[in-house]
Amino acid sequence: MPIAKSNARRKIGILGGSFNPAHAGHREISVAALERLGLDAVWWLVTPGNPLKDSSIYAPYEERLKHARVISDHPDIVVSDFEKRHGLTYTVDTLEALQDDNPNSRFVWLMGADGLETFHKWKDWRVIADRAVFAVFARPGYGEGALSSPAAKDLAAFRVEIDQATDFALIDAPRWIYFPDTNNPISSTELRNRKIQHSNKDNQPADLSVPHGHLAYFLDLHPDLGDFRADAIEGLGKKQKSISPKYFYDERGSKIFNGITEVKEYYPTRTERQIFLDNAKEITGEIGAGVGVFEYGSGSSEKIEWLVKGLKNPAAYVAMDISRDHLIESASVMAEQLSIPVAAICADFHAPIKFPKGVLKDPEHWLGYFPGSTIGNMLPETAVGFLRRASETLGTGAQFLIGVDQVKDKSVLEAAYDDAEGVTAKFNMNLLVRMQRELGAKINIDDFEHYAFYNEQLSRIEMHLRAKQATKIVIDDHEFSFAKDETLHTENSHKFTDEKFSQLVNQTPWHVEKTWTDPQGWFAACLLSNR
Ligand code: AVJ
Repeated sequence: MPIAKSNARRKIGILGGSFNPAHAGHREISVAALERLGLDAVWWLVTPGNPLKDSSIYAPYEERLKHARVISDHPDIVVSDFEKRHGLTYTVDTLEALQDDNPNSRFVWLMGADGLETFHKWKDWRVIADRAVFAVFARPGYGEGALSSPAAKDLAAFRVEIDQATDFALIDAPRWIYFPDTNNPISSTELRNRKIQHSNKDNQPADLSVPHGHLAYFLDLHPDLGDFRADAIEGLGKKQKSISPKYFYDERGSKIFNGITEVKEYYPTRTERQIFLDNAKEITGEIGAGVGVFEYGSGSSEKIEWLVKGLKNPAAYVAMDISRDHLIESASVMAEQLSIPVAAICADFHAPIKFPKGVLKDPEHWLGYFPGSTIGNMLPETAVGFLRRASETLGTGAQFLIGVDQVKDKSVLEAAYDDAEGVTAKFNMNLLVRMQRELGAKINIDDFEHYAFYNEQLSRIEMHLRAKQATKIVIDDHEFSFAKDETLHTENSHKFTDEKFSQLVNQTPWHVEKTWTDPQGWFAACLLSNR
């Protein structure tokens, strides 16, 4: 979209970067800037980068631009190829060109706190600061630290207080402002909307929009995201202190989890992928033609490609996830990449789901897809309930392809959940970091350590946060004391034998039709059927 020249006296925020790829964080900063600074618009300037130096790490420019347009999804955010059209790569030059082109606009340069940390390395950063005011937003994992960065110290005298935010865009540079409270991935508006959404949860109608961008439909069942504060206070008050593992997955936690799937000791992701790839022909043959694929907890949808590409005449792909923004973003990307209808449903795994009628044509049958052994995080009775509901959702004649981690040598299991690099430890400890940040909890993080062990009796890995010495966690006016070695139980990850898994499945309308495994028998892909 070209940038109009007739935008007199508009206050415009600029978010520049490679957008490789654009993500929810870009949008969060932009929405915060629109609200806090009273901007008229935010322009995302997608920089072409240096094609000689960086072609291996950058996705093609058009792709980045297109993806940014999908992610931005806001009437006041404009994605622009200004830098490409003007052949510019440095912010200092871009700002000059923008100001020359738009003499009646006021520009505010926007950045996350991570940007401020490295600002002193940008070309002519002092000139940039002289040219335009800039606003810095705390991001998950980056906060006050950015304020002690070289640029922040150097420009300290030019910092203005946040009570001047509404007039900030009209002040003359050099001036900057720092918003310390934007690192909660939930924006204030979203919070407001959520309250409205959940206040009448029981008779909350589902929202169906047809079509939604490239999606065949987007069905919003308004999943209950849980109340971290209430659940933390309740869980910490129990005899065995505990909290649901769903709270691991904030933005930082999800990133750390991605890191786990790449560590040497964490075999499940890699092994499952290999099983799928090695047996793709047989698996897709067993499933047959014309099926609709329904993925539980689709995340970034990257685990679906082998399946949809291998299946004969697949009818549709429906992605389901609890995280609305990520779902819309990744399903939209899939819709562009796959040549079949793609739809998205925002819901919780456990919710019963009725597919909207008359939007997609009925498939031969539905295939549920639930990789990653996430079913192992449920207690056995919860897994039974989940499978029963899935059978109702998918209807008679359905199949269900599930990744199931297997019982194996204790040392292999324990290493997978306590890797030498400490990535899993960081993942577990992130819960405490999140409590501090989002709940204002008082915790001495160093008093705790990651603790994972295989509980043979219950065939499960248990993850805990263990107090190295007597300590306490304070949330609001609740004080929870830990004796030395006392733990907060954070996750179970059940491991199965063929027999144990069949026993579980047989309490539901499903039966195990076929199982594929790796040569060591560490992981299994199980195809269930309710025929
Ligand atoms: C993705 C939930 C299946 O239980 O193995 C990884 C999560 N926890 N390391 C698992 C996890 C610690 C993972 N699941």
